[in-house]
Amino acid sequence: MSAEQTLILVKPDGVARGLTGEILRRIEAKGYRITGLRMLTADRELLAAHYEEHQGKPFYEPLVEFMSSGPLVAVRAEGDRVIEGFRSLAGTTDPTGAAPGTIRGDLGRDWGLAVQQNLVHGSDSTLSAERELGLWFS
Ligand code: IDP
Repeated sequence: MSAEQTLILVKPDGVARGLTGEILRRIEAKGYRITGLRMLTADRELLAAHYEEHQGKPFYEPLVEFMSSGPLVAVRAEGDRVIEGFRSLAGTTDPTGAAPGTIRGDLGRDWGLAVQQNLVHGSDSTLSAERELGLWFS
């Protein structure tokens, strides 16, 4: 059986703050393999497809605005249970409440748009991972 794959994004705040290397280091240090890497500035069309489940929510428009505001890094990572494992590494959505030791808990901001600018995205299920990898690594 081939290993599980997930889509990880280092969001524009992570790239702007110079944390790309630190985030990739944590992914590799956990034992996951990086099998795809792209730096790009995402357009609204790609983000609309990526965040399809959030369309219509109050945070959707500002989120798309933020995610298209500068370069981000898309990562395809592989490993046993990497989907769940990376979500553990990332920590909870709101960095203020994220556990120390996690990416959001250690590096996430506690000011301003903290919940929106929370450094990383990780697919939340095998179905989402397959769909999202198709969007970012087609
Ligand atoms: P997740 O990234 O932890 O899986 P989701 O609920 O899927 O969180 O939300 C997707 C992204 O939307 C979050 O990572 C965050 O950037 C943004 N977001 C979620 N909830 C809020 C909110 O209440 N205010 C602002 N942004 C939010």
